[in-house]
Amino acid sequence: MRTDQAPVISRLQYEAPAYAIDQVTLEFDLDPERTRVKSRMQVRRMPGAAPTAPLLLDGEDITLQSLLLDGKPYVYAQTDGGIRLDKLPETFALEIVTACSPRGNTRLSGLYMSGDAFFTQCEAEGFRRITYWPDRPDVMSRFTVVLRADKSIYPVLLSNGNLRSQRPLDDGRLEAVWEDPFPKPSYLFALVAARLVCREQRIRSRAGREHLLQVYVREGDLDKTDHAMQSLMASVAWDEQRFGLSLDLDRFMIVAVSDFNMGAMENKGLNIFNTKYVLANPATATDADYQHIESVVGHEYFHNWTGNRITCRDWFQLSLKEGLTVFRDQEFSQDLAAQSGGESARAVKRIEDVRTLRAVQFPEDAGPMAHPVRPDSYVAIDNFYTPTVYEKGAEVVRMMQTLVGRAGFAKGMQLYFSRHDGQAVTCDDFLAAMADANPGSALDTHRQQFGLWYAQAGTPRLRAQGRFDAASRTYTLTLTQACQPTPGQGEKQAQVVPVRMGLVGRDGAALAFRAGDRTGRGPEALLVLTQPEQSFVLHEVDADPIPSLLRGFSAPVILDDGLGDADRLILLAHDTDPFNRWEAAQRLALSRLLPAVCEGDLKVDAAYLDALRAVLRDPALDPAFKELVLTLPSEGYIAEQLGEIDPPRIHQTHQAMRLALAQQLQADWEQLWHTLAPNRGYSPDFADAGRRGLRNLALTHLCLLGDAQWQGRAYQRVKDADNMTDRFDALAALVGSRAQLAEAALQRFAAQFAHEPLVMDKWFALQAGAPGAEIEAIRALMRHADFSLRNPNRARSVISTFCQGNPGAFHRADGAGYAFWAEQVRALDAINPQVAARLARAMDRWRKLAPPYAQSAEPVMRELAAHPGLSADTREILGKALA
Ligand code: 0A1
Ligand code: ZN
Repeated sequence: MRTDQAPVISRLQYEAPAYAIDQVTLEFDLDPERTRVKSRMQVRRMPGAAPTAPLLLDGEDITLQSLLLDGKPYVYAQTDGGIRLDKLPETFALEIVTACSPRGNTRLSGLYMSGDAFFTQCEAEGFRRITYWPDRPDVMSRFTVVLRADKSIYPVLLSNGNLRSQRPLDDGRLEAVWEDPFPKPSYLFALVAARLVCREQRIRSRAGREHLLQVYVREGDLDKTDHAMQSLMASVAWDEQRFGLSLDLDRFMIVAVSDFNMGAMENKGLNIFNTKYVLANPATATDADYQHIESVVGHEYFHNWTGNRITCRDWFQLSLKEGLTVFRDQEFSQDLAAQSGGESARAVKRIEDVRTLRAVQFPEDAGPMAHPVRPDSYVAIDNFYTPTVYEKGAEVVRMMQTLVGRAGFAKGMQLYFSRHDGQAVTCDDFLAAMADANPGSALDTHRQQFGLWYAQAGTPRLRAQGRFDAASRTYTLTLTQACQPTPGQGEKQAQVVPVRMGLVGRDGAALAFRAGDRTGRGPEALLVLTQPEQSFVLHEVDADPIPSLLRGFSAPVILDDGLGDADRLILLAHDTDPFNRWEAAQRLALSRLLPAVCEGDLKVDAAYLDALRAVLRDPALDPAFKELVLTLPSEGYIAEQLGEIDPPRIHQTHQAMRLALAQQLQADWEQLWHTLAPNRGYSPDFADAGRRGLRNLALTHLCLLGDAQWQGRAYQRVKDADNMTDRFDALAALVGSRAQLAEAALQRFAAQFAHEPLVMDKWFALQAGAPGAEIEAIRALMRHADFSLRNPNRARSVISTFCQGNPGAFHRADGAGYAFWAEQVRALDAINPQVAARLARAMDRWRKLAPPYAQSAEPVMRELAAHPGLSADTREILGKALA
């Protein structure tokens, strides 16, 4: 159990393990109240370790029953978080018997129960809640696992690797023996004992090997497994094709569980998933759900190489596997989208990813939890599964690909695997492989400086200034970079910033230019900024251009491009880079929203409206792209642009702008509704989803007008839509416009889907995120018979949605939102610290709040932080927020 004085762990304290455990056999006698675990390990002192070195074993919330060394009882010492063995021989067999209580494990870390079934979650430090073990990722062992459990309740017994044998025992139990041929760290261990059914698929890899793919779910959910299986098959094929990485196991299993702290987990050969990222059919899942399932299935599968075959030396290196694997899943989804929707589908996916980065990672990097992609210290590692480690980490990998090219990146991956397969390594090792595989590249030349992306927190700000000289036909672009201090890092050094760019003429045509002596003349260049200030001279420029900078968002920075409205309108209409077209629209929206938030006077001018109209009417543009252009920057993103945040005011301005777009573009919205009528049948593919998305955006705007006819249409769709996307979007349009019919529609929806927990999560979240939601309404949702604080999905659907996803309603002058938040953090913390600590982050940005919000938040936060029973996880978050 962690205590108040949980220590700070520092990256520079790393010491290699003194002992290796080459082989372990784990025997489980599974019982909900008291599970017995016998662990038999083959231990060997590492070459170079001192003969006096102790063996440190972690253990948490388990009871030690016996410990034998080479068959004899051995004396051990208790430590803070486990036991220590001294005076050890060079090699020995260690047998430890422990007991734990899966039923009482509400943290969902270690061995726990979901309903009447057993599951495990061991990343990052859950294995120590199962048995005593050096619970660190650089100790890799071969696991054999014996499972025994009552056959009538747990007919399916699964663990990592290959099933060696299975037999009924005389006492009514079933015994299964699993063997994983690959050495792995303890965080990748998993077991499942449950009553489940599975969808199976046999595949043959490119290399000719046969594999069995399985997706396990509860009875009754089998009709929701097709998309996960399709996504898994696509993942296997993609990794072979793009990176030459094949599945290395005969069998690959996915198991869905409804009580899960995170999205999914890449345990070797036995991925365990939150049901949210497995189950889908057209009646219960939206297009967005289908998309998430594809990317999460891909993500976990890709970890098999980037994470499992090569893992992290220590948890500070988490982004080694996470940043790289997010990059891989993003590329996978882009490639799949492009297969069905062409190149513009790739751009749509990129824009969505950048939107997420800006919505969640930029605020983190500007707040009290700002940390480098490779953090320097932590109290609870679970708090560092962050957008910085994941999403910014992926951007760092993407920049490497931008600097060395796609083929160069593939070469770097090959070198990485040939050097490190089977090892536990660092972010530096990955960067070194990429740079070594691409000698002479900008990444190689600036490798040391590029490493700052792992070491420095904060989002760099770029400022651009251009000067055209007609006489010499040159355009001189001066770029400066700076980064604000972040906690613990006062001074920042200049980083390597790849800036992909082009030039656009005032007539909208792309202008060719030459970026350097060794490059040819063309429409695009990659500039590599390495200094605090640097000028780039572009030659053979025929006219005064508008620079289109940071195309495709080539670096995770904030760019002040210095452009005015007129330039942006040209970029929105003509830029050949779809990302920057979208970006121009976002900036045009912001330049109208921000003054309105500050001065209260919203002006939605004709030039802006005409530009949006032109996008909506352009037959060459994808509906999905149009939807993105017509979607305003989020309230959170607007808040980040302001020195002081008044969330209700931002919300009102945002709503006013949406209403203005609804009114001013009414004819276009109506036209879209009629012309985008659905194709027959439902497919979640890019084209169909894009049409639905834009059509439903039209309906949302039309409902905002308060027109009974359109609200009636939306109600009708809640009744008779043939898929969840259309049904739910219509329901959301009613709730979002505070339509009179909303209540009846909500009731109808709940009656229809009462037995579909994932659909009910949406229903709860829609109400918790509704404009003007009162705290009493949130409490009423929590009194609903189907609400439970113990189920993370359900708790998040109500509490996190309100506190983190509904700023206009959560931040109240009377501070009642904050009191509610504190109450829920405390209640959750007693059950599940990981989930509580995430909710605690709702107040990360409290210091930026305008009066009276910050003033009413502070005492509530201080009182919560002083609560003596708080977990180390939650304490760490609050401590940083209040520091
Ligand atoms: N490695 C997983 C994320 C994960 C982390 C911790 C968990 O339990 C607390 C569960 C999953 C991934 O990146 O998908
Ligand atoms: Zn991951």
